[in-house]
Amino acid sequence: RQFDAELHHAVENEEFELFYQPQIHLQTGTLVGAEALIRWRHPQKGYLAPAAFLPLLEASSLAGTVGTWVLRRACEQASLWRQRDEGRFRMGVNLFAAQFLTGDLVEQVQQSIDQYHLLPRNVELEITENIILNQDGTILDTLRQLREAGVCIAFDDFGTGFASLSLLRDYPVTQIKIDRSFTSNMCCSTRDEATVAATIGLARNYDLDVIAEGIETEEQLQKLKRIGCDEGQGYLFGKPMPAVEFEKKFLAS
Ligand code: G
Ligand code: G
Ligand code: MN
Ligand code: NA
Repeated sequence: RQFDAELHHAVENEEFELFYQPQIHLQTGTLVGAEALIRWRHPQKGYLAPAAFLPLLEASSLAGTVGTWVLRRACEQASLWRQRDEGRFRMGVNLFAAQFLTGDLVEQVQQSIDQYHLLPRNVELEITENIILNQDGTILDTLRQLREAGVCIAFDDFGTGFASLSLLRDYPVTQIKIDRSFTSNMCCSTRDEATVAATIGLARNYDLDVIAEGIETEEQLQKLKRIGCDEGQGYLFGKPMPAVEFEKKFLAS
């Protein structure tokens, strides 16, 4: 309850902030976009990472409110950054399960796109297997509407759950995000390397883009390029960082 009060306070005082992690086209080394990642600038405890508060936030009544704020803030930022790369910039936004329950997610996304003069493809909504499996049937309908509107949909943490393959067949995703547990083990496990290669093959079959998360070393990068991975994200290119820093490092003109 104490924490719930703190969360309410945080929403009212605008203590949340978005950090941005670059996403890179591996063959050319150019920036394709960013993933927006929430941070809580706690008045006493300093910057809190999602692990410290997301589980409680998701269990509270505030997840919808915060999710809406994340969506709008990320779109606002995308509208500035797309002007610097000929309109291609793609902003990844993680969704909470609660955002599928309010019934107006499609309208919210559409509104943000309109208000910030984005193209639908400038926005990529990230969903996890957990979100899909913990919902009723309406989530498929919602995702289809979002896809019809032209928004990109990424399957986050791909390969970590049990249902990845059947979900891939049935859900209208545009990109697979290979979980960093596979990327980080590629150096030392031929099985994990084979899993990554197979996932890329799978993505090709379904006509999907594929991004590897958690790239930390040059060796991982070279392997991923060799086996045909489209895009990458990870500390090798940049950690999640404040907007000002992101701009200096990746969008200086
Ligand atoms: O930034 P960090 O790597 O600590 O994020 C950990 C996890 O927290 C991410 O993988 C993501 O699933 C989740 N997360 C981060 N930011 C957001 C957000 O804005 N909304 C939602 N729904 N999840 C987020
Ligand atoms: O949505 P998702 O859970 O995939 O969010 C990505 C998370 O992974 C963020 O919390 C981010 O801080 C973390 N992350 C991103 N790149 C790397 C990396 O190269 N190494 C490690 N260990 N973590 C990373
Ligand atoms: Mn994500
Ligand atoms: Na992930």
